[in-house]
Amino acid sequence: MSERLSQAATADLPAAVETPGYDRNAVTQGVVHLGIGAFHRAHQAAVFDAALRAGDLRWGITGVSLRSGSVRDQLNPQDGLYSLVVREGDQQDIRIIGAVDTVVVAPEDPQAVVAALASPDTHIVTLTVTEKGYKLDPATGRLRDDDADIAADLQSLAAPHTVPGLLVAGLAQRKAAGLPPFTAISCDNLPHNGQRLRKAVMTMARAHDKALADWIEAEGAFPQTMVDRIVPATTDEDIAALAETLGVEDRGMVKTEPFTQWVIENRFAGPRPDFDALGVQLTDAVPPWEDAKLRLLNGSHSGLAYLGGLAGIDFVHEMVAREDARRFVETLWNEAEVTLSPPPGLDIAAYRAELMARFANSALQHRTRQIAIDGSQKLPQRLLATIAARREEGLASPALTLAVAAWMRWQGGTDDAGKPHTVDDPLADRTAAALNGCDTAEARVKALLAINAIFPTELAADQPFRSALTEWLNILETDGALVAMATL
Ligand code: CS2
Repeated sequence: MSERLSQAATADLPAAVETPGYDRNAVTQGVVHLGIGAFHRAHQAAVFDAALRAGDLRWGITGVSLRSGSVRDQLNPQDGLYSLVVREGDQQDIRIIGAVDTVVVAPEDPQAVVAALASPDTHIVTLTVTEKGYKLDPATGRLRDDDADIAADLQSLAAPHTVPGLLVAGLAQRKAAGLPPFTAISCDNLPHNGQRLRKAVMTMARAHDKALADWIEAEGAFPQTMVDRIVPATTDEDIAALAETLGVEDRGMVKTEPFTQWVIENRFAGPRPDFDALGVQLTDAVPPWEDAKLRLLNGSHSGLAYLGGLAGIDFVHEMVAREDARRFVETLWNEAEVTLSPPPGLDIAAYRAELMARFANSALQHRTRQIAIDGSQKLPQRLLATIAARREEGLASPALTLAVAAWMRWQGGTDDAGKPHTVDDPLADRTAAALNGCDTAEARVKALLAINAIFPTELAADQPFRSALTEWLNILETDGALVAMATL
């Protein structure tokens, strides 16, 4: 086995590789991050690392994994270090990120997470726990008390199982110690992500201690955010290729694109880094940014994922290299664009052109399969809200509806060539049960639209929408995704 990346190994790295220039021993952990996957390591962690490089040593990160120990096993043996590999065309830029101090696995040691949250050094808690991690019903936004872990945390916070449970346990200890609350920053692709997080936390806090809930309400801060950076899953080939360059093996590496954007609502409960100087936008109004990103980038991403997945096309850049898929994306953007109120400073035409160029970045190798994961949690904000907004104006949405129909066909578990795939989604059992026994496209559309955790009732009952979905699903089932895109 080859030697791993570590603090000691940084001295021998090639000169072109940028290493942390600060004294890592002098750093304090001002940040706890819940859900330390690849996205966090390529996005917020790079910002906190830049703060450390700029000399503000308060922003080290305690990383928390909410499920498995795999990231702990990648990073802890490497002294928390990993490479941020930024790729575009033939260009590759490598920077070693030193911001992560250690990774804790919540199910193994929930008390260590609560202790980190309650530490006087902690000022900010960031979260990338995916849409489903908030344990909120996607259609109603209510805390899912049908969830066994939520039910357990509503009973007792002695060893919290959930994100709201961990946060409330940490906040309770802070209050008892006379410390201010931390600022909790949701960095997931959910509209009003701050409000959702706040709702999950307040529901949990109220169930335990009214005075605690009042204190969080008065003193806490849950700013909204918009986060953007495309971060494909790292592969074994990526790790092997990087080992050739570095001379040591880095199992925690992440690969990404040059583009990065973080917009945060200017609402903090305590200290924060000098975000302005770090390229982070602070604003009073995040929703216009959120909507533009969710409806343009993520909406077309999901459409490309299901249509590409059905057509057997593996990568996003391969999809947008095709005339038919580009036209699908442009049509979907035309439909989405009219529902937006772009924030001052966002030129939609330029944004669209830049997005297409980002999708075309072949060095990223971004799999359509990766984006297809968890569609039930993504459809409402990426596609359905846009369709509903257009419907209110009396407008049909052919491209958006095709994307939803492609998701429906994807739930069937076979692609256009008859090849089976796993439907990786928390509601996979429900969609499978709904489809069971339906023998026409019309019946399948009806059965899936009845899942009100995904489809708002009013939209699901809309006859023109139902007919358009059925028409698209028929074309997809009979002729496949490529013909459907050509028909658009
Ligand atoms: C993607 C996002 O996997 C997905 O669902 O649409 O992760 C996307 O790459 C990011 O939101 C880009 O900021």
